[in-house]
Amino acid sequence: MQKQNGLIFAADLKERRKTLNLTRKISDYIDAVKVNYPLVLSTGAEIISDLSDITDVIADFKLADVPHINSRISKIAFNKGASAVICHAFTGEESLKSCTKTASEFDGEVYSVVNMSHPGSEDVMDSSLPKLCEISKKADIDGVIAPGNQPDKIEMIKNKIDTKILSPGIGAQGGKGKKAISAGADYIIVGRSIYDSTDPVKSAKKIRDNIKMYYSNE
Ligand code: O7M
Repeated sequence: MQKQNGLIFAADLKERRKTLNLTRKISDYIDAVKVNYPLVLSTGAEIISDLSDITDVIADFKLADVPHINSRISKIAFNKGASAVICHAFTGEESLKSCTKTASEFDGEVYSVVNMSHPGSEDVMDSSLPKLCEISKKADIDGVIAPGNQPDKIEMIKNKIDTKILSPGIGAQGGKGKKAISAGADYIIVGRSIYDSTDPVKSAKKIRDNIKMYYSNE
């Protein structure tokens, strides 16, 4: 993923045509589109190939399985045209390594989830944060997912692991793009604040301009 805008579109829609049209219209303002279960289960895995003709696709299946299954799912996603997959770190080093090994066969990337943006992250993930970063480091991942609505956590994660940070939780979940970037995020992930807005193209541009302006003021 080439960084030009710092914005990743979370396409959590259910309609194929709407998703493709919208992604095409905002493609100048984003660096990648992230696909998750709502879209892929509604439209089929071919949506990955269709979107990959427009921009880089990050397959967010939050893989959390035994190594050979993580590897098989990653392989399918890369074969369909994904340029990255997202895996949970809590399943351990071998499960994560199965993804990085598969990704290396496709020149793809792997991002691991070390913390989450919803309050439930406190139940288990917060106390395991150092370990999840350590596991991610050992598996040689390309970057991590860190909550954009909690800049203090982004800073904490940045201090533990020197890698790219992708941060969701912006807009609808209360996070501010500028704050996440200033805390150390490299990219923000935004869904509803774009696709639920009355003017999604204008919103995507505004969100991108907001963080771009910030970069240039740094
Ligand atoms: O901007 P939203 O709130 O509409 O969408 C947020 C997207 O980010 C959605 O696709 C979630 O699956 C994802 N996400 C979180 O909201 N919180 C997390 O902690 C992690 C993710 C994520 O992308 O994980 C890979």
